Amino acid sequence: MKKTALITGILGQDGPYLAKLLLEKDYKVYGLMRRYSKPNFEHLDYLGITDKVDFVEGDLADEASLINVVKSIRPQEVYNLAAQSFVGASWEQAKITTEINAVGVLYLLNAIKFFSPTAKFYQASTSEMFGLANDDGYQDENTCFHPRSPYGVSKVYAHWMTVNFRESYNLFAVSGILFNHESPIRGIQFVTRKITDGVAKIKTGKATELRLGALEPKRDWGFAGDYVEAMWMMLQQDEPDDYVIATGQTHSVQEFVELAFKSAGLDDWKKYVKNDPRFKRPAEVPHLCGRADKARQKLGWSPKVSFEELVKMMVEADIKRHEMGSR
Ligand code: NAP
Ligand code: F7E
Repeated sequence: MKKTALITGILGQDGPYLAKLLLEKDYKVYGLMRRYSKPNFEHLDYLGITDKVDFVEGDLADEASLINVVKSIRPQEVYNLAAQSFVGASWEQAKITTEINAVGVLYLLNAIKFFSPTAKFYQASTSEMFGLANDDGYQDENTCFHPRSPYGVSKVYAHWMTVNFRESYNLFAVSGILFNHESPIRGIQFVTRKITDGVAKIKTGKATELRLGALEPKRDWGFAGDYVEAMWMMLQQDEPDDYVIATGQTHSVQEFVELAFKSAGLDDWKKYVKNDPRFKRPAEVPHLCGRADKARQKLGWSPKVSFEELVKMMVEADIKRHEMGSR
């Protein structure tokens, strides 16, 4: 019998990579998506798996829709990847960010508790929960949280609710605290993809400049394809637990910019990059660097794609897309 998994956030970045991994492992994969007049399957198409996923409609902000989905599928594994995941928008849209990222997780956990209590549950937690914590060293499972945005705050709620359902109702519920991870299908607003898309537009003559906010913040950037493996590994353990997933290396936004321009054969990045205060945040997370020793030891997980390979992969994919006529 095939194992059955439900992935929320199937149309985002991680959803397609995880779906591909589970399909390769012969799972039946259900993907939850919102009600759209015209859904966008671009990311699933990029990985060539759109017609292999079974789509179900539901919304994290609508409890009854989640109950219906969980009740009808009764999945063995649930990966909750759906979120309003853009930190920058979370100040202007704090309420909906909270409803989806925090209260939505409570709805989903309740649906599982009542209608599929043996299901294993994965919550997409984030290094944004650390925020300002230990901002010159590394962060791991023992680091206290100090979120800096409504997004980070919403994810702290969801993290603790996941832990609480595990401790209160004995659910197999785990929280994966993942540091930034990127890919050629990263959302275009996030800084890495904005940079590689911008570089590709400049390279192909479609733009003359790239407008960015703060260049100093440091992030621990890995490849999404490596990180979804860790999600799956967490649900294959005998006991539920929480894990930090990171590369252990940190780079500034400026370092990403420099390498991206270099990868495209463009010499002087300073000629093209303009500072734009619109992209600065009310409160910044200055330094993230994860220590994933627990995942390494207990899951046997380690990242495969280096920072340099990741930047090159993203720049090449965006140049190819623009050369083929993309806007
Ligand atoms: P993403 O590309 O923004 O995808 C999130 C998906 O969630 C989107 O497809 C979105 O649907 C869906 N969604 C949003 N609101 C929803 C709702 N109310 N009901 C149902 N679906 C909804 O994010 P990602 O990069 O793949 O990240 C996956 C998860 O990991 C997120 O929870 C994120 O917060 C978390 N995370 C990400 C990173 C990272 O570096 N990528 C690191 C740590 C944690 P639409 O297509 O309709 O917008
Ligand atoms: O910003 C700076 C910005 O939006 C990274 C999400 O997946 O990872 C992501 O959150 C840094 C910040 O990602 C621009 O101020 C400068 O310091 O790519 P980002 P994020 O905020 O780190 C975590 C782990 C998540 O969980 C989130 O869901 O880059 N920055 N100039 C800029 N950022 C953007 N977006 N645009 C700029 O023009």
